[in-house]
Amino acid sequence: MPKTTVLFASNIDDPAPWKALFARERPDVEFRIWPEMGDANDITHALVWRIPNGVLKSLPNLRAVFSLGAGIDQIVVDPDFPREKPLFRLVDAGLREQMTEYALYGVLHWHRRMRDYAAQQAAQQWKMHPAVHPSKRSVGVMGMGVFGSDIACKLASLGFEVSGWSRTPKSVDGVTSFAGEKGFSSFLARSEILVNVLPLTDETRGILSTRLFDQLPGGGALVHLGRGGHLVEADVIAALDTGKLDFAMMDVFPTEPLPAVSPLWTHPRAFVTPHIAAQPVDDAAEKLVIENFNRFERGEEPVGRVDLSVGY
Ligand code: NDP
Ligand code: OXD
Repeated sequence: MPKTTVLFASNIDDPAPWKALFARERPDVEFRIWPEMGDANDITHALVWRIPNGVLKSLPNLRAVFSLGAGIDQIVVDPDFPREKPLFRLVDAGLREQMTEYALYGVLHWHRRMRDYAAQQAAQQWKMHPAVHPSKRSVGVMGMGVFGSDIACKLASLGFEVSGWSRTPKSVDGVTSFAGEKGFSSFLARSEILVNVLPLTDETRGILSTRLFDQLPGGGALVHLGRGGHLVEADVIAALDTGKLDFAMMDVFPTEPLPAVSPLWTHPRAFVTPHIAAQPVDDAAEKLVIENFNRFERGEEPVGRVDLSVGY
């Protein structure tokens, strides 16, 4: 039986803690770091954020792929991704609380007019704006999975009127559920604040477009922390320019880092963050991956198996 060998590949993650994890928990496993792959025949498992197209397909003894992220679009974008191999993603792994913090921060930032008050402070202007009770503020959460359902729940607990949109209907206390293409227009029509936490799939690519912005009540806010590929940058700029959207807080962009020429950097109604809504903290991701790895090796089902037929 050939030795178990893990190939680690990421352009954003430090391999050191992962190497140490395997050395500690699975000293029997060899750990290699892309591009120092050695003999392709040796690789049995891949631990990946992003790897050049075609590499995974070139591994004849590959048994499974583990994503270093909750999303997997950056892996399956490879046209040669070996779709018959099991692919597992991070489920929560310490990211959920951060995603919820980010979404709530964006909602509250706009709801409490903090952008206006910051501008007023800069101008040394003392001026009160009327308050709006959260029950009069409707928030729509696109994507009601691990992150979206937590965001929706917490927003509802603050008294907002919350709706959620997902592929299949959901039952979350205090949250009105809309599902699929059929429920989409009604969901948008009541989303004064729209929070996007969808995965990027063939169905959701480019969803944040003029077609969508036109269906919102108008003059509201977008909080976008899903994936860059959801956003049509020219359309969000047009929506901000025309006041269809009053404010957009965005964490992910079609090109990352956001290019210096992007008008979003300096747009007065845009709030840009560099893909930091959730980042690995402590060793939650490491714990999940090693548990999943061990389960897989024992022939048990790991958590977070991706269903490639729906793309997430
Ligand atoms: P889940 O798979 O748990 O949830 C996905 C949700 O989206 C589900 O509710 C699903 O519906 C819904 N959905 C998928 N496709 C469609 C569709 N075509 N129409 C309507 N609803 C759809 O994912 P997570 O919550 O764990 O993660 C969501 C995304 O967050 C990740 O894929 C990633 O892109 C992003 N992310 C961003 C980070 C950041 O720092 N900005 C960090 C981590 C992740 P259903 O429930 O019916 O299956
Ligand atoms: C993820 C991310 O998918 O950090 O986990 O974006």
